[in-house]
Amino acid sequence: MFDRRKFIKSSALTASLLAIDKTGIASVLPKAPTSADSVKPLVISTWDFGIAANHAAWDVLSAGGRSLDAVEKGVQVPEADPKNQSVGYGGMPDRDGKVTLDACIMDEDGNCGSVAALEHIMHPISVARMVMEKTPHVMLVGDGALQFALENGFQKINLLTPESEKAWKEWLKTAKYQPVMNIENKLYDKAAPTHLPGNQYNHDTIGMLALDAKGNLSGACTTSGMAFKLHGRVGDSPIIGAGLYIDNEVGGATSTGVGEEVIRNVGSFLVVELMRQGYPPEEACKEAVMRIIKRKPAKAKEIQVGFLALNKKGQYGAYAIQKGFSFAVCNEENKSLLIPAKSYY
Ligand code: SD4
Repeated sequence: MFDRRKFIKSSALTASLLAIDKTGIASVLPKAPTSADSVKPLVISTWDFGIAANHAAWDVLSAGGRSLDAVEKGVQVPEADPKNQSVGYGGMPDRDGKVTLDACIMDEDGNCGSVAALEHIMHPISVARMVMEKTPHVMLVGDGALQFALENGFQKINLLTPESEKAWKEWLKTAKYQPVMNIENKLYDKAAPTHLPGNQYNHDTIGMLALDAKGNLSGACTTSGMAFKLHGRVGDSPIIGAGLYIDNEVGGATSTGVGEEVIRNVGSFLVVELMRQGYPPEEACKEAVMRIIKRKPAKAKEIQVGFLALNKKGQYGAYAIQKGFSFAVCNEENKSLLIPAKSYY
């Protein structure tokens, strides 16, 4: 039953937290601190390959650089690494043997750029940035994205390495397609899926979030997507609000795992909006994970989704459906921290 006393009490509390801006829209978030002096640069990213990526981003941040430059430089590391078979060059192909890449980037002013199903380009993140900076658009896909990249000086290369081609040919023998869980191999070896030749293939997207010395946030997300996907399939990673979202007043979030579930729940935007309501990063990630589980409780056991979030104060957290998700943290005190995320199961 409606309790008037309680309502008045909670309304009074809410009123004390609410601020009405000039548009008349109420916001529960106190304005983030603006003192540049108090901000300590920080970069976080998904999975253990995030450690090396963070180092490249840290080179930019520690020199007083912009978070946008840091995240671009950072995620270029796994993009160029042929041993990383879930991002960029050497990524696993789709079921037709084509490596198609998805990436997006977002800056402190809400500018964003994205490419999806892009072939033949080593650094889709840099093409995404160019879409953001040189065009009036947010997203380019497929042949159009490739044409744009080539016209802007990107080199055309073969992204399919012999190792990934071999894995694809092996897969073709059964051609069984089902989204697989993404498990951190070092932390969770036993859970490796059996249809892939080694659980190193079962890594995932890199999502990176950075806070620079000016207190500005940016993020980047890049992947070759789900191994052996249908040609033309696009996941959450290049979709602003799903695979990545930044609001410089609040924080940023990124995701990894089965992209379809993240898209259905507009995951990263949800995490940022929850932080706007006052949720700490880990709690916001957890709530977004719970939203996915509540919608599909029967399916939840079979899928992995992990969210990673960073708020304006430099607090961070993550949460996943399954065990095994980890994230890397790099700041002044510790350059190579790898933290296992809490999970529902
Ligand atoms: C995607 N989240 O494309 C990305 C990466 C992936 O299994 O494929 N994960 O959905």
